[in-house]
Amino acid sequence: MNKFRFLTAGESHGKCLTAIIEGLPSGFEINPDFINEELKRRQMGYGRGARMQIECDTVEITSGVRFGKTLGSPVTLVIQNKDYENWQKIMSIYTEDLNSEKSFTKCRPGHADYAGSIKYNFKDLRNILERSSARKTAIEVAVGAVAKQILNQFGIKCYSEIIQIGQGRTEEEFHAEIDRAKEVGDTLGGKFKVVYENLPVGLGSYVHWDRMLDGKIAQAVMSVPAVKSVSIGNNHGYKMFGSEFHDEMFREDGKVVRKTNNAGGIEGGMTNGEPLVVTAVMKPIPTLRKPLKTVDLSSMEECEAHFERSDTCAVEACAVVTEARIAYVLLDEILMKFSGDNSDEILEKYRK
Ligand code: EPS
Repeated sequence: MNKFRFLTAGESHGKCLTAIIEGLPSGFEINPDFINEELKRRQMGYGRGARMQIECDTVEITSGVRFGKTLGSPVTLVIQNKDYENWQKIMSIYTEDLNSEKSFTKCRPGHADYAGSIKYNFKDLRNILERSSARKTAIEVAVGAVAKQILNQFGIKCYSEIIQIGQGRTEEEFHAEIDRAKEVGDTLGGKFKVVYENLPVGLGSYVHWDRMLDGKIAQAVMSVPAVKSVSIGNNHGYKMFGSEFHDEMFREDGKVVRKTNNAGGIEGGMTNGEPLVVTAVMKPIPTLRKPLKTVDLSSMEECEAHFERSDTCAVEACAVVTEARIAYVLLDEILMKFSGDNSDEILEKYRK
């Protein structure tokens, strides 16, 4: 049984971000141009900060692909951090380079700084910021782009849409909200949806809690940095009668069809053949130019939080990261259901 697995490594201002993907069968087409387009999408969006002007994220595939196709061996992806040039001494691995140039002790409320410093016993919160930063989502999107390309070979496609940013509900209003936040040194979150289409019926299962696809998707999306809620389908069901909410079934050309999709493509923890619709909410980014009140963990005095260059709003990027997270879950399910060692045998099972 195949299992799509990967690990990522890398600090925000370290040399590079790396991922090793394991469990990919041989023969699937992988084009680095597609990965780079996805990386570009993650870097864009209204409200992104100065770091995105420094980076031009591009992937290097250093193993597992030959002549455009997977070999069945681990696939390694690398993205260089261009900004590392300016951080070499600060991020040095050698004791003799120890310096406090970018150290800080004034925790940012809403970030990993406080709990991270206690958990890992660090005085310098830089040690927490570096890995807790959303920078690591660049390599996650690269892994997602590998998964998406394979899903495409099964005819599965995805898109995402921003629903709300702050109080704004249209693109014009999104921009106005972001401008307003930027002007006063504040940040904004928002709400977005991700849709996957053309999924086969029966991915996931109802037989155990940890095989339910909605549960797996919720875990994958809830752990996207700053995401605070995830829902599948119409999340206003609590206000509706069952007769209004559930998607009735009809027969058309000998097939079962639906006229609504309040279930968002999942019933009983399994895909039901309708589009998978996932909605998520991102909280505002916790690094603010207008600092929040906090405590300096070295003096234990009240103070203003540390500020470092940040985005005003990264909801568009967050949607791209969420697309990637869902791609991992779906590809893993596909590879379990239509298991095989090479693309031909897997696609043949799939088409049957
Ligand atoms: C990010 C890179 C980071 C931040 C941002 C997201 O780079 P830097 O810290 O050098 O500006 O811009 O991350 C956060 C603000 C955060 O709180 O995690 C990226 O590549 O997306």
